Amino acid sequence: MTRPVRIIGAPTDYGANRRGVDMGPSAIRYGGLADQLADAGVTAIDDGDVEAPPAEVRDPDAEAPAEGSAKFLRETRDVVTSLSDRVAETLAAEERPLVLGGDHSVAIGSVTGSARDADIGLVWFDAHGDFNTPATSPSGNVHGMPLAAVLGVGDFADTPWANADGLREENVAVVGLRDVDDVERDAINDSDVTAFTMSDIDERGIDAVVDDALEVACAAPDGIHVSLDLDWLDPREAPGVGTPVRGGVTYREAHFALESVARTGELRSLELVEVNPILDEHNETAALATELAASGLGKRIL
Ligand code: B3U
Ligand code: MN
Ligand code: MN
Repeated sequence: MTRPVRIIGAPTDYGANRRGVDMGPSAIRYGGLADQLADAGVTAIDDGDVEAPPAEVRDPDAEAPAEGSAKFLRETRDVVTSLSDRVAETLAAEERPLVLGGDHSVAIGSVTGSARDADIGLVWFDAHGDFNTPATSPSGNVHGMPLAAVLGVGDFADTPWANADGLREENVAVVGLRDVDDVERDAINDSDVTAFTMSDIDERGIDAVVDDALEVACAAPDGIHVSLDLDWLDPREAPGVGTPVRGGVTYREAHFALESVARTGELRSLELVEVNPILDEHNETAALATELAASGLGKRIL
């Protein structure tokens, strides 16, 4: 029997440089999430949102580490800590978390929660490496840092709340890179994370690359977390994101990748992040996110 899915919204924009991504959970629900999941034959329970006070009432520099910049790090910590608990409780109840962002910093909560008392793999679909640290980030935006955070890279060794216990670099695959900062590139290359660029997809095809990524992640014994940043897709398919980058995967490639995830039978938790309805066209990016979730959760055509 497939596990019921528990939907958990994390309406943050602390980690992003563009306002509006905090409305992502509403847009994704409005974009037809319940219907898509029903179509996929999934029983879904909507748990509402974790509390995330609006950025306007917060001080962006509060508790930023002295050696670098990470805007809203304290606020991010508060939100991801409660999200992490909700994700862990959901798994303990034999349900499957579906987290709706919010900017990609929410992944710190999803991944730490999913990797609590479990050794998991991670597939990160993204145009960006998200491997910066407060010391290396060109922007200070935490949404460019969550993968480094959960792996305890650099300064993040000193923020245990952001580190995922049961996650090893050997079980992490990043897919779709096309916008990586120089220092970030070195950090990825120095790590044991497996990274695939868009050129790898051009050269080898989406099926070979996704197969390899899933093999890396599924080598972990307790299932995989899939973190889907909607800017992984080409902006023609997914215009409603804060940091669009030309040259992303197509609609069909994205569905194929998520269908491949479903076929492994190893999906433990899933998240959809960076949908920004203010920048979207007729909520199409949010609707696309719901479709991709359905594919990842096993929707079948025949
Ligand atoms: N690498 C840049 C840009 C970026 C990362 N993630 C997103 N944008 N969405 C940074 O700010 O760290
Ligand atoms: Mn990202
Ligand atoms: Mn991205």
